[in-house]
Amino acid sequence: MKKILIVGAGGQIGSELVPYLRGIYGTDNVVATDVRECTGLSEEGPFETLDALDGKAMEAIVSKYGIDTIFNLVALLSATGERNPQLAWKINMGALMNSLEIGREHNCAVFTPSSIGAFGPTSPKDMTPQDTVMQPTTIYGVCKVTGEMLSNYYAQRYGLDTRSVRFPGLISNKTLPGGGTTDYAVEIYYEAIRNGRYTCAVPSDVYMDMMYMPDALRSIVELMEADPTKLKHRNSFNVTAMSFTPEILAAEIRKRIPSFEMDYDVDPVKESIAKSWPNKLDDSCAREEWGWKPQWDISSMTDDMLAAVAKKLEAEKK
Ligand code: AKB
Repeated sequence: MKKILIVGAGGQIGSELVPYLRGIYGTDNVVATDVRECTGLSEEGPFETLDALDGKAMEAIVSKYGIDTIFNLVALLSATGERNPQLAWKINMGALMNSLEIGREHNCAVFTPSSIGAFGPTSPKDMTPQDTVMQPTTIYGVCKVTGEMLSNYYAQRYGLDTRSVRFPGLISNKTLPGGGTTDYAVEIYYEAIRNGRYTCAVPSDVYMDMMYMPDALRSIVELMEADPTKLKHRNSFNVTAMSFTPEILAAEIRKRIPSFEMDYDVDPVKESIAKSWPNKLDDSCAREEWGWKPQWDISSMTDDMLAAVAKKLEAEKK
């Protein structure tokens, strides 16, 4: 990776991946793009406004900067996708298809995150294997499975260097996620500090895989830097760091804020999505093929999240 293009840089992953990659590969070598102007990212390094569905515009940016690696982060998430499945398909698959086609024409490696959402109710729930039944019941999941297969097809048919991980719910303290089923695991920290209470939209006892953003960023770079001869899989690797229910996360917060209270106003769409996803992934292939190992667990993450969110909310008051 020498000249990197990030498509959809203004979202939850991109807003942290851009500075992380700029720190490793040099500011001028990481071009951030988003459909909206992103003040922070554009002040710190190269930035272009780009609608990922506009293939000509994407290609012009790839040529202008001599890009050799594309990170396609554009996606409507699971809960938003269910409100407008046609739009989710158009955006999620359109951005991927443009990235793959331009990657093929310009010989770029392409990274696109997949998700635990690629699995469905017929997949094994516990220690969900790397290679197993994948019959998602959300449009988000349908896009993710199709995207995995399409990316593998481009690797096999055109020799394109496509790689991907199946991310769990990502927890971060910089940019809020939007429209995901796992969003509760971020919102809970903000509300714990703001109001000492949180109303959760996901049932108390549903397990889902989660990961703290520093691990997620490291996983992306480690996979993209991995020796290709060691990779038996490409799209997409199971990765996880922890698995918990809303009640377990609330209990973890209560260890630090004993008065914290949580009640439930379950959203039926999120409930049905959450229940259709795995309880816990088996990420042994990622561990074996490229050395994946998480560094954050629920306890260290909760310490860090509470400190970082408290600092951020304090700064916002000034
Ligand atoms: C979502 O909840 O939709 C995402 C995901 C797990 O892919 N955070």
